[in-house]
Amino acid sequence: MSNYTGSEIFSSKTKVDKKDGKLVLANMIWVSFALLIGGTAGLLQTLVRSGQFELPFGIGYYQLLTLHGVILALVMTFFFIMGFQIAALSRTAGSFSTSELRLGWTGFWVMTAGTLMSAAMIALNEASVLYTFYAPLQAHAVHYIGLALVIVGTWISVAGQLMRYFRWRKENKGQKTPLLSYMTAINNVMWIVCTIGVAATVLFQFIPWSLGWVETINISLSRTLFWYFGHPLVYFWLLPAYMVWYAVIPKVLGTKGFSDNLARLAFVLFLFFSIPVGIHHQLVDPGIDAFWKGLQVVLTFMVIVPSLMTAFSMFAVFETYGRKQGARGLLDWFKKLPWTDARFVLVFIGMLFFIPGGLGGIINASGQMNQLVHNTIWIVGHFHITVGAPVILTYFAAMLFLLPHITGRKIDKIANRLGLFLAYTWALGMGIMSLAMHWAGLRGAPRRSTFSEYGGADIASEWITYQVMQAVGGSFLFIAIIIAILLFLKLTTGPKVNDPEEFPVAMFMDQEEPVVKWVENWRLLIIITIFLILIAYTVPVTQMFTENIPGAKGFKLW
Ligand code: HAS
Repeated sequence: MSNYTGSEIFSSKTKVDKKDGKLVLANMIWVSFALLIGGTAGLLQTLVRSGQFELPFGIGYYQLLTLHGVILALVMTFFFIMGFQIAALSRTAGSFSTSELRLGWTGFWVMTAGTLMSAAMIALNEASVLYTFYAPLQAHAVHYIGLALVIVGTWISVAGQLMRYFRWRKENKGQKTPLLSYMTAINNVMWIVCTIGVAATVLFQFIPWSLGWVETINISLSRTLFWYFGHPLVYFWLLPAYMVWYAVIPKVLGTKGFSDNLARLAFVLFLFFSIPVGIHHQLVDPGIDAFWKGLQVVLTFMVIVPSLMTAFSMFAVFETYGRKQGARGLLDWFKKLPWTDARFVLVFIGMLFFIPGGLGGIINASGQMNQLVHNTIWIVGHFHITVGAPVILTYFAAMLFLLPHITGRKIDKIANRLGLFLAYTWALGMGIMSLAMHWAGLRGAPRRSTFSEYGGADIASEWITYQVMQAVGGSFLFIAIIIAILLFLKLTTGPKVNDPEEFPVAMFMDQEEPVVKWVENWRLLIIITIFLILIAYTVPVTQMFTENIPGAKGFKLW
């Protein structure tokens, strides 16, 4: 069992352990499969939504939309995150022990069982409740049990990862933990704290209700528990991408990261502020006092800070690199960036998307402005240029080096070119589609409804241009998905080499500086996290039980 401590962490020769690599590969196979199924469902739902196409077996819009959302937003991302984090830990802390690895595999199989159960219910049209599964939409109990198993599977895998991280700390007392390992620990702790909300609503509300044990459900409470989990979920997707931005991309460029300490601080701020903000998804919900909505809006503005810190760090890295290459004037460094390296281009295009994506988020969070965009297709545009661009493009970039790294291959010219095509086709498709969504949303086009539902041919004709743009963008995205699948096949088949692709890990400009001590004081971090959650949620949740909200008076879960 190797354990990395010093400069070998940054050596291009240090590898993900072979046994750990198999587990990583199993997770990544799920990612590719989910991308294909979820992407196909995405294309089909656009066609069915337009009302111009009918599918056999009565396959409907909500069924496809649920499949698209669950498979891409939950299944694909979760398998990627588990696989990538295991690889990051194995690469920077050292190989997993037998028991840690066993937890990883158990988690993988539990997630697989849960996914198959939920997918079967969606295929049977017994669970067309979308990925947010809001009550009073009701699915078959097996769907909820399946989703619960997916979450439980991540907990088991995360337990193995946290054991690996804490073992490193025990074996290297007083030393700075490898940055990537530290980042996985932050993401995992955030995950455990936030999934308690969704587990509670599924176990105590949705499952009894869907089994017919109780007749009603406390909708306000179920939505609040969902969003207590639903907003940190978006950072659970984002943080692995940030891990690549901070700790991998500088090495790809051949330079140093900006600041190890700043990166750790940004991740701590995500732990603190990503959970007590879920009510910003419920700004127009009845039954939550305006004061508490306002407080969570303020906290939402706090969670923007670590992303601004990340933008600053990345600009610093790019500019420093460009100047080292001889760039002079204000923006000359831009031209010096490695525009032929797909690992960089995929990530950089993702970053560009995140500029309007982040701005859109700030608009969504801005109190009254939310009323203009809420429940319009603007929101769908927003999440396609956040999770659907910066996050997924960075996942692709990570798979580009990770797959050949763990299977003993190299990124050859063809693979690199496929990666570049993937980046450009994705950018084109997502650019057109999300622009149309934002635009139509501002003109009031609702989300989650078919043309016939929102007013028939007359009203629909107002949005027909946007609908066509969405279909065109969606078609480019589908082509990009095919390219991605070809790329993954290319990266995992073909001749092996003696000197496989490296998993790049960067040093930082402040590498020799001591780490700020309190960022690894887990007791303190968890106390502050829980304190903020209690401030943000105690009163609004209590009010849901005690105030005169229809269907929620008294201590009623149902
Ligand atoms: Fe969001 C709704 C607010 C970020 C995902 N969001 C959603 C939903 C999803 C989602 C899935 O306040 C819909 C859920 C549903 O189905 O109903 N969001 C925010 C805010 C942020 C934010 C304030 N969202 C994300 C991220 C997501 C994501 C990240 C996925 C990964 N969002 C909301 C709100 C709603 C919402 C409301 C509810 C709306 C409603 O009414 O329903 C912030 O975290 C954003 C901060 C980001 C920035 C950008 C920093 C830029 C960077 C790139 C730098 C570029 C470089 C390269 C360095 C401030 C880091 C440049 C180089 C050059 C040369 C130019």
